[in-house]
Amino acid sequence: MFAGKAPIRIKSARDLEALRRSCRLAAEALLLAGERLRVGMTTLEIDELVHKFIVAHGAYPSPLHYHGFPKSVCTSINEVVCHGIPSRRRLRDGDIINIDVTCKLEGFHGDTSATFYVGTPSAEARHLVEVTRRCLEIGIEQVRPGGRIGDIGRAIETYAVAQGCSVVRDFVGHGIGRDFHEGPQVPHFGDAGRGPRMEPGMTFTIEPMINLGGWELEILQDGWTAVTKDRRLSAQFEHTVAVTETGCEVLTARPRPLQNSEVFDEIPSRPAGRPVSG
Ligand code: EYL
Ligand code: CO
Repeated sequence: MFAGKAPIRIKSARDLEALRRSCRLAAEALLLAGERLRVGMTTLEIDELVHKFIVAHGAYPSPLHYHGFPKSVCTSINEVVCHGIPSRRRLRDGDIINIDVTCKLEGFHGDTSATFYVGTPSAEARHLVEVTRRCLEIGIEQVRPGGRIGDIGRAIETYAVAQGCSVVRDFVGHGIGRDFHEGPQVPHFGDAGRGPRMEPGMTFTIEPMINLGGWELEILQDGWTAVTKDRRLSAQFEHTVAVTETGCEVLTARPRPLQNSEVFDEIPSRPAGRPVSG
């Protein structure tokens, strides 16, 4: 969002090195949040944990005061699509929660998010979250020099719809670098072969928001929180990526699996500890 006429800035090798460090820190903060997630904790506690981690590493939490946003991370539970504000709301068994972390380190922003299971998920929550995780992987598979930005959204939308889900249209991925939001806009739906051509040094987020019901949204009275109009579940995963000479580098790739998301307890249908990338 807010990337309408923003320029697409091609990054130098030196820019990419700084961006890699910022993205690595964002990835580490997300890993920490996943490890600490517990039934009964508040989303304010998640905000405080991530805020302190980012500041302790010499970085700044990008969402804080961005367009007036009041907290350092977005915490979006169940029917909340994105931009949920950390509050005294306690996590309950069966909730799903997206935690969206962006930090600014050495002048560059790194942005990543994941949806986590709080306790034991319902079958439909598991379906949605695993489809959404796969949507991000499928989008990343389309990133290569010479391809078009529209190839990413086409691939995501085709898979999501085949799985009985819908793709949010009001929020899109975005270029990222010295600014939180640069060009290009990266829709998670649309037509292959359309949009800007991908070239080495372009950096952007892919962050599909996928719904179990319809794609339509409402913004709550607080002016920030986006929820599904039908109040059915929504999930999201996000990585920051760079187009390379040969394909794609996932700048926010994680050095170990995400607890309570990629690996979690009480799931008989998947072998314990089997890592799922994305
Ligand atoms: C601030 C600004 C309306 C974030 C992201 C926090 C929220 C609602 C206006 C994108 C845009 C996080 O993390 C993000 N994307 O992956 N605005 C954001 N805000 C905000
Ligand atoms: Co984000």
